[in-house]
Amino acid sequence: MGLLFSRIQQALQGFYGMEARILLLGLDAAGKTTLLYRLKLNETTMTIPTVGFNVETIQPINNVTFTMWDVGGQDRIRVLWRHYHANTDGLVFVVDSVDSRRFEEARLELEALLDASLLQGVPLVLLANKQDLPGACPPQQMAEEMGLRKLRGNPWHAQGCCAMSGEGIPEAMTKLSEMVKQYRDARGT
Ligand code: G3D
Ligand code: MG
Repeated sequence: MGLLFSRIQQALQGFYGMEARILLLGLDAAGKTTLLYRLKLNETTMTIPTVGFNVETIQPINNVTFTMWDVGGQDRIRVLWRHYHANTDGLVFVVDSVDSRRFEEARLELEALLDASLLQGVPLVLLANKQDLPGACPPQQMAEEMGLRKLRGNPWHAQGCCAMSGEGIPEAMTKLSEMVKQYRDARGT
């Protein structure tokens, strides 16, 4: 864990000098909270209770914020998301790679998110979590299940990981920082 933690910290340095707002989303139980703890050890996350959904935010390095909530459920809450979609530089979508009964639900939620005009062009990292469990769907197949190959307009990358141990997280953060940098350079920000 110590070694992985320092590799995660090192990977996060890829964001150095950037001001970046990352959304970390996925269905409940996908592993988002576990992942947040891997990104920032020994620190409680800040929970902002909002009407109908809880938003957690961490700042693992200066000027970089990860904002997280559970997607799915009540449609009326979706309008509240818009506020958070604005000025997003990167999207991390976490899926439980073992829970195939919910792949469809996750895909529909991701589709709805990407249809939101405010997320047009925003780079996406799909985190195929729980790769430590038997029967976990591999990341490339998860990308297929989530319909990413048909995706137009959002650059994406699929990464397998185990949020519990931290495996795969350094690779995901390195890739995310590269994609965010490209996106920002292209926009001239
Ligand atoms: P969420 O914040 O997306 O709702 P959580 O998800 O981080 O609360 O995780 C949901 C459950 O999945 C937790 O188990 C957590 O320990 C487990 N989990 C998260 N990541 C992994 C992983 O990489 N591998 C395995 N095997 N389990 C993982 P509990 O039992 O606490 O509900
Ligand atoms: Mg959670």
